[in-house]
Amino acid sequence: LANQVKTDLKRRQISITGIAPSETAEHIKNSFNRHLHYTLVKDRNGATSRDYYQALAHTVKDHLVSRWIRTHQHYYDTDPKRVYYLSMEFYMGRTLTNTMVNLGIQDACDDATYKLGLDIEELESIEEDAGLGNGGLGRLAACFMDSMATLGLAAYGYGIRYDYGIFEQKIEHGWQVEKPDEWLRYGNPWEAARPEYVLPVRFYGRIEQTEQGSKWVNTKLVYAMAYDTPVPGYGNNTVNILRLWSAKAPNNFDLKFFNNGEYLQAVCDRNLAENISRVLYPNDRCFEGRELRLKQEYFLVSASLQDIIRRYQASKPGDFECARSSFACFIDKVAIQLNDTHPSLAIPELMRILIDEEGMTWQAAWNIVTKTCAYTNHTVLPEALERWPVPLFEKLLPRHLQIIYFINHLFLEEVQLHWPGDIERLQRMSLVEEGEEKKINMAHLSIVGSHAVNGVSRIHTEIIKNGIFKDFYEMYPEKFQNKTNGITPRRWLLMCNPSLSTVISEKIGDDWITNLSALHKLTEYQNDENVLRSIMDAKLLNKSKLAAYIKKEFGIDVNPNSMFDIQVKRIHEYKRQLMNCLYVITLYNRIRKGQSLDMVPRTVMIGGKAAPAYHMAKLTIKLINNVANVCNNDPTISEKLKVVFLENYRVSLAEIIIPAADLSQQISLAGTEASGTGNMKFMLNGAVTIGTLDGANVEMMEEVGEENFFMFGMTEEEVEQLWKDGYYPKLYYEQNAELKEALDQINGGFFSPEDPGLFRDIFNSLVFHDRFCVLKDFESYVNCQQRVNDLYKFPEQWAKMCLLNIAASGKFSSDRTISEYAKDIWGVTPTDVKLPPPPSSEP
Ligand code: IMP
Ligand code: B1N
Repeated sequence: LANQVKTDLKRRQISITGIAPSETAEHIKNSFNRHLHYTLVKDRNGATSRDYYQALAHTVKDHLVSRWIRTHQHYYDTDPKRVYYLSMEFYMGRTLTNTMVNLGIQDACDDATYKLGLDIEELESIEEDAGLGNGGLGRLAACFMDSMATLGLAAYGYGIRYDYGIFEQKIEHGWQVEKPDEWLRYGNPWEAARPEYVLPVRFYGRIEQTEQGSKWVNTKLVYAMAYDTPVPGYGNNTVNILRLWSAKAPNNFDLKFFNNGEYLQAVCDRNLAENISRVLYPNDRCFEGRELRLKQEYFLVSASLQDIIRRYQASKPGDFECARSSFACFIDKVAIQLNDTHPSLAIPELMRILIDEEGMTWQAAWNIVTKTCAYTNHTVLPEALERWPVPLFEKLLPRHLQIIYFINHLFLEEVQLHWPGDIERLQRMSLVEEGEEKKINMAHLSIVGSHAVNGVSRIHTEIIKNGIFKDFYEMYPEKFQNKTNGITPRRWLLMCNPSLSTVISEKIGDDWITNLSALHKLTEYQNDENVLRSIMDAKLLNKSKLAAYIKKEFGIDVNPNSMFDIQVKRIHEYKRQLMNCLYVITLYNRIRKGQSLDMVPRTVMIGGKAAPAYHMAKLTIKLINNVANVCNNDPTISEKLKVVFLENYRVSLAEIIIPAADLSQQISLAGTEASGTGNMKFMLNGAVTIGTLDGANVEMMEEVGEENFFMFGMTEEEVEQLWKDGYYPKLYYEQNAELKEALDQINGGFFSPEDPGLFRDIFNSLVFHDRFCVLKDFESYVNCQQRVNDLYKFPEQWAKMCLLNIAASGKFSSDRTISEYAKDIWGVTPTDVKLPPPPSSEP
């Protein structure tokens, strides 16, 4: 006891009182110098720009720390319901600028770096993107993290800390070449490793039936080590956590070296276990049934659930001691959101823990699981749906397969009660698909195991209810909800577009930053010439910056006064980059023939990554580059039409491109894009949209009015009817002379004289199959583009349309989306109450 008192007394010397950094430029400058010296071990003679970036990053990170610890102390004190967002992807991008903006220390940092003779924008551009995502789904998770912190929710993101994020795209001779993304090469100043914090994850093995129930034995062990990244809310002193797991081999990973002296081999084999978190699967919207991917999914779920349960039971941060021993209030304290089916093993895993480890009955466990879990669907494309082969499942996760079989058994009994004798329905709804090889349908598992299922835009939710999940909707209508996606206005306007933000705040104040519908007030200025001019001046400035980037990176001159016509997103047939390309070729042909007298100069920019094994997408990139070469190198053309492929599209490049757009292309076939979020970013930054009635475009047009939206193409119903009646793309090819000419040029080697057959697959795919109805919608698209052209000739009218688009974009804040999840799914309440600031930053 005496010893205990002694240590307690000594520990009181460990105190953080008064060490929180002050937020003046002077202190930031000092802190910068201290980090350069002590953290980076450099002086100004040896320091590189990267060292300066690192010193600034560490300085800014220090400002997060007190808020971070205090936020979590606050959560332990108040014990609110926690929200867990489980996702295989978090596409966070850069952190430095966002942190300064959300903490409100941007001006002080600007000032400090200026005094140090450094260019802060240059330092900011040194940061590597955290590219732990493919596209929309991963970026949505990142926007949600920002909104959850800003709304003061006790929310945690759980994901995987991939050593390699989405590949770096290089264009070589017009082709995409993938390079590994070594984002951790220079260290990551934003994360805190928790090496003391490792959790066991088991694989393989077999099941033993014992008196006490099923036992999963003879398993292979891997450890999950936590890395925490702080996520600051905007101006509310809340700092939530994104916890990413990294795989660590256990020390006894392979015991055989004790037997035959293969020590070196055993150490080398540790890589096999650690490969689990090596690399992000780069297939967007395409399911590939690889064992390593299934391991990744279970790795995420197993580690996260252990951590969630530990935190539920604990009373202090990081505590392993059990303060709550019953699961009676689990459903009141925990909400788990599954970002698509990728983490859906959470359902059988939580069942397994509650039954096999906590000794609960099936019924009690099922009640907890279904009330805790909720599932978001992000796509209806059949090739993206996860259906895991049973043999693989049985080998890797035998106990989970048993549990899924039993869930299915009880579920099908229930279906039979509803619809006695409807055998076909049973087959359609089963979690286990029969066939040559049995498969587990993870979407069905997710619906059955969740209390809420949501789509990500109104039209998408309707398609889910009346299309792919109709049977389930008929059985559980109360589970189905819509949650239209959103984006964070902090990153996607305040941070990436300071010139426009300033114009807006000067007119309507800065309430819009956390209450985006306040943008409505801009409509008052729709006829105010000065305001319209300021908005267009901001646009021109952003266009000049993008033009400078294009000149520097690709050596292409583009005219900032031309219309910036932009399509940036993953390259995929359903997104119809080929339709855009066919229109470019049509314009080219018109100019050549002198039929373009009324055409305003355009710069068409297309960017995006293709999945490395997606032949048609890669060929599309090559075609765009070849068309660009033909146009840009012909001076009679390039005055009016420039074509640029924007290499290596990613979050940080989006932040430069989107503020510079005049025209945003959102041209997917109706019924295929679940929501889209890029569409919203362009609208918020004052671009006008040419788009189909697909995904969130429908709601964007509803908000801004038909007259301010360039809509074209078939509706979802018309697409369905077309397929019913029979669709013959060749007819459209034959009937439309401009379309035929463009397709014949592609097929005949006009754009690939060195290899005339190069693009044959594109021609054949469009003319003989055309799964996404490019040829059918082409004429409507061309006519709509003509209307765009005609409006661009009238700058005041164009500017007014831009303003009205900005003013109508308030609905698409992820704050609105998250507030809806909070209320309708999670049972928690957003708050605008600020936590107290750390002591030393008080005046
Ligand atoms: P948890 O809820 O028990 O995981 O703790 C909340 C968060 O506070 C953790 O995710 C950690 O990032 C952070 N945390 C826990 N213990 C400490 C600590 O000792 N110092 C700083 N942060 C901590
Ligand atoms: O999720 C976004 C939506 O805005 C997009 O419309 C939607 O296409 C996108 C498997 C996916 N759906 N499915 C994926 C990603 C990776 C993967 O391995 C599927 N991404 C989406 C946000 O709701």
